[in-house]
Formats: sequence, C-alpha cells, structure tokens
Amino acid sequence: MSGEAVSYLVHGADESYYTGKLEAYLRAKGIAYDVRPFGPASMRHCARHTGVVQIPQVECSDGTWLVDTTLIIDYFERRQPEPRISPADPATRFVSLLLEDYADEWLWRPAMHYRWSYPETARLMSGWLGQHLAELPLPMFAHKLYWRVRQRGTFVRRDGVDGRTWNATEATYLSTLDALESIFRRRPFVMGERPCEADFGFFASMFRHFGCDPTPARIMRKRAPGVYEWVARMWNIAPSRFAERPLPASIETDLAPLLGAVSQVYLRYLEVNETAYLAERQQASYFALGVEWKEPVKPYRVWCLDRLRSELAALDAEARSRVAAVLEPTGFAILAKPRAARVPEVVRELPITERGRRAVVDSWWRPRAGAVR
Ligand SMILES: N[C@@H](CCC(=O)N[C@@H](CS)C(=O)NCC(=O)O)C(=O)O
Repeated sequence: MSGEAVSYLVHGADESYYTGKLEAYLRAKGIAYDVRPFGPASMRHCARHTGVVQIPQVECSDGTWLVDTTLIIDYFERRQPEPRISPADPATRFVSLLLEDYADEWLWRPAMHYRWSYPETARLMSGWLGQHLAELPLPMFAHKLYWRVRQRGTFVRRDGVDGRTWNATEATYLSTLDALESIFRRRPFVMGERPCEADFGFFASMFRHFGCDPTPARIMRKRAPGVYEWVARMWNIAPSRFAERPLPASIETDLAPLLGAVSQVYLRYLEVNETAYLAERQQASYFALGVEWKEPVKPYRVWCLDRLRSELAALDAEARSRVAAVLEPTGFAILAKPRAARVPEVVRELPITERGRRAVVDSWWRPRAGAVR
C-alpha cells in the first residue's frame, strides 16, 4: 500500500518520553510529520477519536488515527517496510521487541523519578509543561504547581518510589547506562549496525528525560559519553544513514546485562502484575533489586506480556531455542506460558477508523473519571 498522499500530525510534546521515541522512528523511516504541542482541548479532540488520554497520538490526513508507539512502529513496518527497522531474523526480532518493551516500561519509573524528585529539574520541567495549560485561565505558578504535584504524586510516589526504593530506582538508570556504554564501544546501535525496535525503546527515556533533564543528563555526560553520542546519533537519524547497512541477525553476548535484567526483574514483575490484575487487585507488590515495591496494577502491562507471549509462540523451534539460550530459564518460562485467561483490550487494530470507544482510558489503560464524550 502506498502512504504517499497521507500526512501525519503528531499530538505530542517536546518534553515527552514517548513523543521523542515516535519522532526518532519517523525520522529514521523518512516519514514527514508535524508536531502539535498538546493542551486540554487537543487531548479532548484526540480522546474523542481514540478513547485514550495520552501522548503521542497521530492524526492522519485520511481521517484515521494511530496510538501507542509500539503498535505505530509495527504498523509502519508493515505499511512502509523500507528502510527496515525490524530485524528479519525471527529470534533477533523477538529480542528486539523484548528489549523495546523492557525499556519502554521499566525505565519509565527512574525517568519520572529523576525528573520530579530533584527540585532543580522539577522546577524547570514544570515550567515547560506549564505552557501546555496556557488555554486555562490560571496564573503560571498554578500550572507549574499542578504538574509538580500531579507528576510526583502519580508517577513517583504512588508508583513505589520512596526512601527505601530510591537507590534501587537510580541503580536501574545507572546499570542501564553501563550496559549501553559497553555496547556502543563496539557498534553504533543496540543490536547491530542499524537501529531496531530496541533502540527506539531505549531512546524514549535516554533522550527526553535522561539526556535532557539537568540532573540525569549530568550523570550521562560523565558516566556514559558513548550513550550521549548515541542519543544524538538517534536524533540525527535518516534513511540514508543506515539503509545500506546489514540488519542485525544475531544476539550479541554483550546484551547479557540487559537481558539479565529483563529475565530476573522485568518479566517477574510483569507476571506479578498479571496475577494481581486477574485477581482484580488494585496493587501489585514484589521484591526486586533487593527491595519491596508496591505499585498500582497496570492493565496495559498485562497486554504487553500477552503480546510478547504471542510473538514467542509464533516462532519456530529453532528461533525459540535461540531466544531460550539468551534468557534465564525462569524468565523464558514466563514468556512461554499460555495466554492469560483475561487480557485487557488495549488498542484497537491500527489504523483507528471509527470514532470513540466504550470508555476513555489513561496511559495505563485505567478508566478515567470525567471521561470525554
Ligand atoms: N504505551 C504508550 C504510552 C504513552 C504514554 O504513556 N505517554 C505519556 C507521556 S510520554 C502520557 O501521555 N501519559 C499520560 C499522563 O501523564 O496521564 C505509547 O507507547 O505511546
């Protein structure tokens, strides 16, 4: 199918984790787009079409809509395959998707912590985000206060970061920097000579939060200059910069620290989140990185695990055994389980062509009070 006539308007923000991820992907594909900074009215407009209050959301000139960066990448990989981002080798592609999901979801908490727990960064970023509320008749200090209270309350404190988990939260960022730094000493992108899903997953936090917010950016520049350079390489990406290079076709051994964290920490957490969801509990609690975490159950991440399971189930025996060989047995076993009895219906198939859905949900796919109708 040709997408030439369609133009893309990204409702998003210069401060946003997932908007940065999507922009880098569109730049890599050579897909032209415009960004419109979100505000209360534009979010209502988006939610009327997609049922979701989150950014980014893509309004296509043919009247269709795209949401969820993981699905948007998958959508364009099928619609406009060249230059290809997704590895052709099935086991390598699975690991790329697994790392993308891990980076998207597990680095969100440290990214929010570094932005909202340190006053210098929180002051700056609440000012930036305050601009998005300009259409509301309130003074700037009120907009700034709103963001500081909302973001720190929802995404830091209520998401399990306190005095006991503070160091473990920061250790996640620091160990990821170390793992990526040693990879970028050997090659330009996470899995090989050109970017794949895993690069865009890591880019979400590494660009807009860790690479730009003053507190974590200072750490990145000092501790991991190779990661800092990769952030710029990813932002300056264009088809001509990688299209002639080979697609990654093997799982390099230096991915072991990242895949170890996926197996030992992330997949176990995903399983706990799923069990709590199925039991209709509001909270998930688990031990990881030497501490106990308590956080809200996230329906969206039940869907993430389900999606990874479906991808693994679609592999042939040879590809599955190559994936099993790079994961710890317990992590692989979680992925190899059958689908859960109940999986939330998260995003309708892309592109979204019909207006509205049953209920408006937030970015963790929880029903939103005061839904837009
Ligand atoms: N899985 C979604 C996540 C999108 C998301 O969580 N975006 C954040 C901003 S970067 C958001 O809109 N959060 C909603 C909120 O703050 O309520 C994606 O990949 O696009």
